[in-house]
Amino acid sequence: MAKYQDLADAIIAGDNIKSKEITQKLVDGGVQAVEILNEGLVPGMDVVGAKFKANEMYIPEVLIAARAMHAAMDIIKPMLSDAGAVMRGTVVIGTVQGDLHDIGKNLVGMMLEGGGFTVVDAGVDVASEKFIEQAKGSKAQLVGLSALLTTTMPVMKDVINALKADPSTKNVKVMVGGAPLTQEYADSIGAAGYAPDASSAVDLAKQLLL
Ligand code: B1M
Repeated sequence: MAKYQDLADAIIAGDNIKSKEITQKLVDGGVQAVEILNEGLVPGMDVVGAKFKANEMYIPEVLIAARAMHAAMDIIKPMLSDAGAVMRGTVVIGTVQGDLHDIGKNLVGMMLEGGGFTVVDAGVDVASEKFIEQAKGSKAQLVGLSALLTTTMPVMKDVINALKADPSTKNVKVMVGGAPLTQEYADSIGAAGYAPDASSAVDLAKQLLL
């Protein structure tokens, strides 16, 4: 639909004013936050990813696109959270040490909030000790690890091992995700689950905390 294409185009162009305006209009028109996310924002960022890969966009443009995405996300975030009235458990989520990518992690966090979870955002470049500290402090049942780089994927195993080695976090489940990951990789590092995208992450979290 044209309205979603306009939003995707604003993200691709890195126009944060336009992305905010269009998102606000869609919200005012009664469009659901999840629809705005899945039909406009994520497709826009997908194009940015493809262009970055093809050397048609460079890091500064990608960052400007990410800013436009965040501007729109600021508007829909409260709606995603409101959508989930029943709190299903606490999830600490973060991008592993050495990795600064946070767009996917933030989406997963927002969708989890929308799905009724209390989400503690540990941020990016998060060391194992911080994951443990945050899991203990929030009494989380689940830790979500995100990695976008093949060089930071192995860090996930260190976090899983560190959580298992600590008596107060040994029962905390770990789910993993990020573009380079696969179910096989998740199994090989002892993760409780893997989700390929933000929506599946919510289903997986529900399943893991049943
Ligand atoms: Co980076 N980067 N980047 N980057 N970047 C990639 C990942 C890359 C694939 C681009 C490429 O070369 N084709 C490549 C990695 C190659 C590899 O490892 N094999 C790469 C590289 C190399 C780098 C740098 C090293 C570049 C450099 O400096 N030379 C550098 C590393 C910095 C660091 O982290 N230490 C770098 C930097 C950056 C920017 C800062 C410019 C920016 C990040 C901005 C930010 O996040 N605030 C950036 C971006 C934006 C990208 C691309 C273009 C887009 C990533 C993104 O946001 N996608 C990316 C190319 C690509 O993916 N095609 C690329 C949109 C997002 C919605 O998707 O994050 O996959 P994604 O999340 C999805 C799923 O994966 C899943 O759900 C999300 C929503 O559906 N998911 C989970 C994610 N986490 C999950 C957790 C879960 C469950 C599901 O459970 C807990």
